[in-house]
Amino acid sequence: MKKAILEKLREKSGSFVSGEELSRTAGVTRSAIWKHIKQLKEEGYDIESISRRGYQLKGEPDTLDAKALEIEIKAKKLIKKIIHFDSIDSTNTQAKILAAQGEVEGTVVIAEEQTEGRGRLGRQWLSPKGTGIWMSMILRPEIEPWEAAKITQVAAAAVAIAIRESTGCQAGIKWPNDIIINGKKVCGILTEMSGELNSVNFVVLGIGMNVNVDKEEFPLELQSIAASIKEFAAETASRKEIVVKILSTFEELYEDFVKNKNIARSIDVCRKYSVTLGRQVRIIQRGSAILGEAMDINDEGELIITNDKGEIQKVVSGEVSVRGITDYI
Ligand code: BT5
Repeated sequence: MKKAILEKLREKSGSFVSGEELSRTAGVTRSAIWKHIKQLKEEGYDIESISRRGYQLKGEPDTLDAKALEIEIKAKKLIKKIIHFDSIDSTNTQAKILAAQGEVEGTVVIAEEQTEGRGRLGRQWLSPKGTGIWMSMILRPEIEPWEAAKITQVAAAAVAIAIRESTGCQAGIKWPNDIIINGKKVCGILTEMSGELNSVNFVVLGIGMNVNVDKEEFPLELQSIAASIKEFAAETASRKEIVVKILSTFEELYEDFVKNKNIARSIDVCRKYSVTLGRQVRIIQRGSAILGEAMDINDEGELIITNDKGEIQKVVSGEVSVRGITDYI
């Protein structure tokens, strides 16, 4: 019922819809309409009511519900279905379960909050309610299993572009999977794969982004490294707008990668917005650390460093953490 009213208001956005018309559409009395409108306002819809003219929808809350997203998303070649949860353990875990049950490529799982959000190597990912983008996409690329890490680079490029275009923030990429603004991590990417030795069954691409998370929400140990888009954007950032932009940019770059076998566009973006290249870095891998200078990202998405012995070395993204010599970047 509420949905029918909302759809009518959306259809006539920019003008008033009379109570009579709404009651005809929804098949209920005008006083019932009034009650539903009141509820919608409580949910965050900005609806103006003027007697004798009716109701006008002036603004919608920044929810990520599947219906609202499906209407906005233009990346329809790739994005087939949106599944929205109010609360879930982890969208990556859920997407993996669905993928194993045969869910199609282009299925996106998105949640208002995650109770067990995950980073790489079993780390935790803070995902408070309603203030971030916590989403995962099922992909079934025809690539070699060792190439799956490249999808992280494609996603990093798409996310950096999307943040820049929808918020004006100067998003940078900390190789391999962090998106940084002003030296702080606003987004992390987690790519997981299921496959055989020489074939990919599916890939789940997880993106976690702090959009409107309050500073105080970050636990003490994260306060110096994490931040939200809202701290840097001139205007209130809309989660919906950012999601739509990420998905459309990702579709383009991903198609280029899997169909045209061309990852150069994504890697160029990763190089251009890199906050890692040209810096002294510490590569931490299985307990040991290598020091060196980050020189380049090659077309395989690997980081090329000159280590402290002066040798050129390739670093594969999988299980490494990259840190600055004294701090996070
Ligand atoms: C990542 O791991 O950066 C990947 C994060 C991926 C999260 C998404 S959300 C949707 C999907 N579903 C999931 O369950 N996960 C994905 P890593 O590079 O390992 O970084 C993890 C580290 O980032 C933690 O150890 C913390 O130090 C820090 N961290 C945790 N929560 C954070 C947050 N909200 N913002 C910034 N940093 C955070």
